[in-house]
Amino acid sequence: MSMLSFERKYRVAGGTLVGGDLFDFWVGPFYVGFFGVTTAFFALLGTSLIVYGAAIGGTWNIWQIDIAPPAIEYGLGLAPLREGGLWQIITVCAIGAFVSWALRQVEISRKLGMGFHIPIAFSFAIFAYLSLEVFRPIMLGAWGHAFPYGIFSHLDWVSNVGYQGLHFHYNPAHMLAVTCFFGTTLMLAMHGGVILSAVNPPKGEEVKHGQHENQYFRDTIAYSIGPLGIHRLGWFAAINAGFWSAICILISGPFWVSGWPYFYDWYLQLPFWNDM
Ligand code: 07D
Ligand code: 07D
Ligand code: 07D
Ligand code: 07D
Ligand code: BPH
Repeated sequence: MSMLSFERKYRVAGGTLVGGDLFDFWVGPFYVGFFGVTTAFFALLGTSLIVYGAAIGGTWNIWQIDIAPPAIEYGLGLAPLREGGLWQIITVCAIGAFVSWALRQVEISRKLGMGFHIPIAFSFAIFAYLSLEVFRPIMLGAWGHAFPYGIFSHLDWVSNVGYQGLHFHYNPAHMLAVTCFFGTTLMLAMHGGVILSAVNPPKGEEVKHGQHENQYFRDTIAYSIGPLGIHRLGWFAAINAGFWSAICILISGPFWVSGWPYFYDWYLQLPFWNDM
């Protein structure tokens, strides 16, 4: 594998969390490390089990493949392979692969002497996944409350669980999560836009830099958050999108059992309206 001339300089030994220099090497462009090995192990095993599940599941139609968790009757116990056991092993593999991937990112950051902002951000996605597949099912007392592994079947799960709350949009944590998702996209569109427009001036004009970018926003919305600030705000909004998503599903069932529209009934009960 060819390497760019300056790339070797950044391939430094050390920074590993486990295994010392045992797996401290690269294969082609990829850093391996202990957690690279565990990622590969869990990812290959989990993916093979999905293929096995498809083989015994009766369809090779990619949209319809469905590997479901155990029925509610199994509670939090283990189930036979064909009745949800496969889903349970795949879930263990998925958690192993995601966590290994994050820890490998930590090792790479340590090697490069960088902060841990990427693995921290990814851990919010892992938190959301764990909330859906582990924490909420445990709080509700059965693995059967987790979502199934299938392209369409997982959408059916989202819709069903949404309507169990009658009108899921009324879930206040869902509102916050949606706001952060829309806000993150808005900021990325603006940030991508301003950078691309600065480096792509009309023919014959010079490439523009930071002060032009700041001025653009001062002229438009009276304020520029600045080149470092926009990355802080974007990162913050993105991790909050993941965080409030996790909260919205964790409270739905374990803490709020009736329809979400009824959540606002406290407003009607305020003494202000009732004492007149
Ligand atoms: C662009 C990075 C690349 C990732 C890709 C996905 C697999 C699955 C497995 C066939 C942004 C790779 C796909 C590994 C193959 C089998 C068995 C990331 C990018 C290209 N969903 N979801 C999709 C997952 C949940 C929801 C698409 C995963 C929750 C809705 C893809 C998870 C809820 C819609 C997919 C997960 C939910 C989708 C595109 C895990 C709330 C769509 C995803 C592990 C979060 C959209 C047919 C994407 C679609 C879609 C994968 C969880 C809702 C198949 C791996 C239960 C409403 N989801 N999803 O681009 O077209 O993500 O569905 O948590 O409309 Mg989903
Ligand atoms: C339209 C905003 C434009 C804003 C402008 C600016 C001011 C000034 C001043 C602050 C487009 C206005 C400025 C007023 C303010 C100051 C000082 C942005 C717009 C010009 N959906 N769904 C989407 C998901 C379900 C439904 C889009 C997910 C259910 C309908 C996006 C899920 C049902 C419509 C999306 C899900 C359903 C959509 C929204 C999951 C409901 C649309 C983004 C996880 C039971 C809308 C063009 C967007 C659309 C839309 C996501 C579920 C219905 C892709 C993740 C199954 C009817 N959905 N959805 O459009 O496509 O931003 O609109 O379940 O109309 Mg959906
Ligand atoms: C963070 C930039 C700042 C903008 C803010 C919004 C107003 C409205 C008017 C009270 C990301 C300023 C709000 C000017 C005041 C009155 C009458 C942008 C950021 C802080 N929606 N939507 C919200 C709008 C649509 C949907 C919140 C506008 C489509 C869902 C806010 C439009 C569909 C959810 C809001 C528009 C749809 C929301 C936060 C126009 C598909 C939520 C928005 C003009 C796109 C979330 C209670 C945000 C919520 C939410 C405004 C269109 C779906 C009130 C102006 C019809 C599912 N929408 N929305 O942060 O909390 O955007 O709702 O197109 O869950 Mg909406
Ligand atoms: C869980 C993904 C984690 C991924 C990991 C990595 C691999 C490797 C390999 C590619 C969290 C996986 C990696 C497999 C791949 C290679 C090589 C991310 C996760 C660890 N909703 N809703 C959300 C909207 C409605 C409902 C979240 C919008 C309806 C339920 C988000 C709308 C009803 C749940 C959101 C809308 C409903 C949600 C999803 C509009 C249905 C959830 C984002 C416009 C009738 C879920 C934690 C997310 C949730 C969720 C948005 C509508 C129900 C905020 C915009 C009203 C049941 N909705 N929703 O969570 O919060 O990302 O999950 O109408 O469970 Mg909603
Ligand atoms: O490396 C990365 O990106 C390139 C990391 C990643 C990230 C990162 C990374 O650094 C960050 C910061 C985020 N995601 C952030 C976020 C958002 C905010 C917190 C949030 C919205 C989000 N990620 C969402 C998602 C989604 C959604 C919404 O559905 C998906 C699909 C992803 N993120 C996907 C990914 C990957 C591309 C990558 C990543 N986010 C992590 C790659 C990884 O973990 O690799 C190791 C694992 C494998 C190679 C395969 C494992 C196979 C399993 C054993 C079997 C499959 C099981 C699975 C549960 C089946 C699901 C079936 C579906 C049909 C439901």
